[in-house]
Amino acid sequence: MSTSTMPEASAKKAEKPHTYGNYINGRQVKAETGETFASYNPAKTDEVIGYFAASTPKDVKDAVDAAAKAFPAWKRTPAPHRAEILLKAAHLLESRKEELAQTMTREMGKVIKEARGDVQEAIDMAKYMAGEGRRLVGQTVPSELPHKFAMSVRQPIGVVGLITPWNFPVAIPSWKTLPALVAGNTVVIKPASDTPLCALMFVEILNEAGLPPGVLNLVTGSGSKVGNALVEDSRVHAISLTGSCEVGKKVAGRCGELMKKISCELGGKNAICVMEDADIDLALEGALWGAFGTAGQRCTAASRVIVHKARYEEFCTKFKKATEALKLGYGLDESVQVGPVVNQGQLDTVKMYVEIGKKEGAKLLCGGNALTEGVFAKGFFHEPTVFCDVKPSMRIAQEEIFGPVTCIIPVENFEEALEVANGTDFGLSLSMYTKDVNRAFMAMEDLESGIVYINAPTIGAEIQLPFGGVKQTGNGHREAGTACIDFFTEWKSIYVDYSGRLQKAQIDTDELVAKAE
Ligand code: UN1
Repeated sequence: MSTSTMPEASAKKAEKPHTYGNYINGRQVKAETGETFASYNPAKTDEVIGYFAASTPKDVKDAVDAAAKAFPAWKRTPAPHRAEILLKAAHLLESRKEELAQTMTREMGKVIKEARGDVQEAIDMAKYMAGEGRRLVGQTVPSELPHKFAMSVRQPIGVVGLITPWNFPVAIPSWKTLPALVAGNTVVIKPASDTPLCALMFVEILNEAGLPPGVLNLVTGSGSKVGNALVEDSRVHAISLTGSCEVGKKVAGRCGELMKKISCELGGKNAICVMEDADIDLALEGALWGAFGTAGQRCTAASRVIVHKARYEEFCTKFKKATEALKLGYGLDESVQVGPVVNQGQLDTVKMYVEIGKKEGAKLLCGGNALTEGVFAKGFFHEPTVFCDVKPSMRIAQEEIFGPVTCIIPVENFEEALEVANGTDFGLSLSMYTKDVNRAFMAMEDLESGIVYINAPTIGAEIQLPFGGVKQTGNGHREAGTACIDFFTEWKSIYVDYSGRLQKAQIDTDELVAKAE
């Protein structure tokens, strides 16, 4: 393992882009091969953010070695002490919030206000998980036998592997890393190759807060080399992944064969329902934010808007006007509302779905083009795009696009709205705009998704509630909330018999009952 004099990960724009390493055992190290890859600014592709380690399975092995070595002492460190480090990290994240946010805008394009929100979500998570260090609750329950004590405690799993996406490049690593750490696990992160600098800064901040070397490590590089090596290493006992359905299913399948715990957070095809009694202007504002926030690159993005026929024309007219008024551009400009998409591949996907929508016979209400002129020439910009008269079965209404495209679907009534909202393979976030309290509660009961909003858009989850979805969105686990601890711990049930004699459960209890009678 070659150590180096690599610079601390920093947002300060260098004359010449820096070269950064993996983060293993408390310091940056080069990849075994010395090879690197570049991270670019998606708004200005001639700006290189930095060069990062193009790692191999050997680098992953080194990181897992460090994490496995650090595990016994970290497990023995009392949870309230582990939590103190998280609280310190929360304060460091606060003091470096602006620097992290600016790095994020430069590295993946989201507008600066949203980038600040992304970092804030990690700060919130750090404070929340610091509190968890003094809970990590188990249960004590009565035993069926006298002089016998029964309890369950949570134990760490060991080394865990975290595979994180580019769309929330600080928040999502925090959702996974912080509960893993407070519960006593050691960690290896493989971040998305579009946002390695954000991930490295996050990891360095946690280490600066006082994590012992080896407790939190990071290896950058491709999914095929780094991600796979992490999944295959028998010392990695759990994998938590946020990404595409395609990758998620492959990784989950392999983890199944290896009897490894796996948490998947995958796609969404979220919908906002707007009923005839809704506050239309409120719904419109919500739909605009839900559809085009983060340029539609959220798992929670409102890529469908289901509108009651009585308000359909009005909604479409107003939505077109509001969409066309959105300001596109470089996210560091405070007045810009929609930034670029993350890379050429994502832009191609968006363009492909716009063509699919047209061919399927949906009506293009506005947008529909990639922007290639003037200030947009060097970035991956696409106009916010709205299709109307969309049929629920069309591909643009069924498949996740992950870009600034939404579909307006007319419906006859409330029941049809629920049916259409539920009529996809996904189930992450669904929303209902209505003033009718009965319908609001019906929606809460019958919408098939892990997250439901009433009179609010599909985006904007807070970290103190579970985050995750049903159907093809995930495999039953939840991030954030107290539920996130479940994935990162194993239950141990403990019985203490202090009767001094052999007591047989399920058998001696008959005698006890007879005696009592
Ligand atoms: C994601 O898109 O993967 O609820 C995460 C929200 C954010 C998190 C989104 N707090 O939109």
